[in-house]
Amino acid sequence: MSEFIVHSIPGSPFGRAVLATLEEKGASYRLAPLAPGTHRSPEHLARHPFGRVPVMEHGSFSLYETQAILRYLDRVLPSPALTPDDPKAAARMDQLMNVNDWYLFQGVGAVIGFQRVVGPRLMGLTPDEKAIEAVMPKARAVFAELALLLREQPYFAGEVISLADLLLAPHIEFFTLTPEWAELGAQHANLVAWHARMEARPSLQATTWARLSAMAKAA
Ligand SMILES: N[C@@H](CCC(=O)N[C@@H](CS)C(=O)NCC(=O)O)C(=O)O
Repeated sequence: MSEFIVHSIPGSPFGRAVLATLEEKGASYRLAPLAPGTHRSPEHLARHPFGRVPVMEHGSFSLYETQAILRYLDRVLPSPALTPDDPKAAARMDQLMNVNDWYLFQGVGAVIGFQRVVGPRLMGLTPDEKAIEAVMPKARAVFAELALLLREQPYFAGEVISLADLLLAPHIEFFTLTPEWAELGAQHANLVAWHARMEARPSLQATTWARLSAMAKAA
């Protein structure tokens, strides 16, 4: 039996962060895919009162909010450690995770990712170019800051991968699927190299949209 159950959908970057973390830990897990349009069903609202994914179950313990889930996994599955021992590096990891949630996803990724990827792929929608244009100044600022914080390090918190990389990589992957990446990525060679390094990891390879869709079909 799987030790961890993750309620999510294949295209969710937050869900992928949880699944990739489980992969990094070599843990046994099961993806419990949400059927389309059931985010606000009574059954799912009982798991997540705000109607979002992911939700993780570990025995009788149920938890939502990706940062909380990632930190929980790092505590109950200590090897390999995904939080640096050094307080400054750990603080940098925490900072980057909040940059992901507050500045990259909200108002930038949620708009560009929806308009360019989720809407067209899943709902047959045409991208709203004005909505995308409106968030580009914020997108440029966020990518510049990410590049600054990454510096020439292999990973965001230093020499070793941390939870920050596993949360950011699925979100940044969405941008690479859009024409905006040509501008947002082109200026930041360190971010492009980091993204390639992350996507090559077995944990990210095991949790691509296509792999998770196949997993969801088999569930
Ligand atoms: N703060 C939440 C955000 C989760 C989130 O926004 N998930 C998206 C999918 S990537 C979602 O469920 N969206 C459904 C909706 O907004 O109705 C977390 O960290 O888990």
